[in-house]
Amino acid sequence: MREEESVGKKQAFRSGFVAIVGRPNAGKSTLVNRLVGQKIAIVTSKPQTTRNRIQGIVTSAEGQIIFIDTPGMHEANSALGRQMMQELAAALEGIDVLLLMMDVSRPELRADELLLEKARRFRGKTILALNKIDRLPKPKLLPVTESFAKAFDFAAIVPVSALKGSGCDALLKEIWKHLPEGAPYFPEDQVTDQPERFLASEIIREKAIQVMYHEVPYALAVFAEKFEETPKLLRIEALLNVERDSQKKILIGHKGEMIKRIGTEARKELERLFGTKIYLGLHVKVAPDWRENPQKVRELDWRHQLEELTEAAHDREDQEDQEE
Ligand SMILES: Nc1nc2c(ncn2[C@@H]2O[C@H](COP(=O)(O)OP(=O)(O)OP(=O)(O)O)[C@@H](O)[C@H]2O)c(=O)[nH]1
Ligand SMILES: [Mg+2]
Repeated sequence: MREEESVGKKQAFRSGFVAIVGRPNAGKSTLVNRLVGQKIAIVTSKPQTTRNRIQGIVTSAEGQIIFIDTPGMHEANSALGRQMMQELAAALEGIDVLLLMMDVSRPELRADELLLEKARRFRGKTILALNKIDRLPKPKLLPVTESFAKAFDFAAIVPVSALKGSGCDALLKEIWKHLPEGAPYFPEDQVTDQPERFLASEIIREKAIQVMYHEVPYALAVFAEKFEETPKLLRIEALLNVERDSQKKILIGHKGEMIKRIGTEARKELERLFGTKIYLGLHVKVAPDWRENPQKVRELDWRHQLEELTEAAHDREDQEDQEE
């Protein structure tokens, strides 16, 4: 007897796309990392950390879920903010399930009209994840859940703690219910669509945001200009852009202490993540008001950078062909 027959009818494989949408700092990236079981998106205590949409892929016996982490929804008042909101809009295209996320530890939590609007416009099922329940006394959870149930006809409302992991299995269970049958989109060992080169620049940005204050985290952009694997180590050279000289001074710190600390912390985490020895070089430059410059902002998008890198590689190949 075949194994499938012994356990009765085998469940069909399901696959689909789920966008996670919420206010900045709700815990979207924390949830994606938790569900994927690996760090693919950076997390900080400061709002507006995520700038581009990133896919986090979960594959199990039941099927494959492609989560799309998105920038936190906010009123954009710069070219960067507008691009972040475009990334959010792009993430919603072609998804199977919309996953709204609210932070229950926020005082005066109530149904967020802008978020509900996204749910109303979406034709498929919307699930609400109430995050950070580890910070809420239990008796307070029921009234919160009831008020959200009144505000919109969610397919499910699931209390979770993305940080501690509670409720995450229940959340997955609800998502599976609404995914169509279908083949996997990605190989089962792939966890993200974001190449390592860009994850590296994000990890550097995360370490910098964690130690920076005031405007500096928001004015920072990181580009991995070199990403070369040699037999002995991985060589990464990254450019850190800030908007002003004063920010550059803060980022470098007294006698270079700050940038050194960022470099050490980033290198340690990257070595753990990539499982290889790493040389990490960091260079700080001022790009005045880059957040207001649509061209500069576009360069931040790793998909755009990838296109440019591919084009440059093709040009090099063409040139080599001609020289032969
Ligand atoms: N106590 C608690 N903190 C959490 C939980 N989930 C996330 N956090 C914290 O909330 C902060 C923001 O988390 P992120 O995952 O970066 O939030 P985000 O929604 O991706 O934020 P943006 O990228 O800015 O939109 C971090 O300090 C997390 O550690 C949770 O379940 N409980
Ligand atoms: Mg995020």
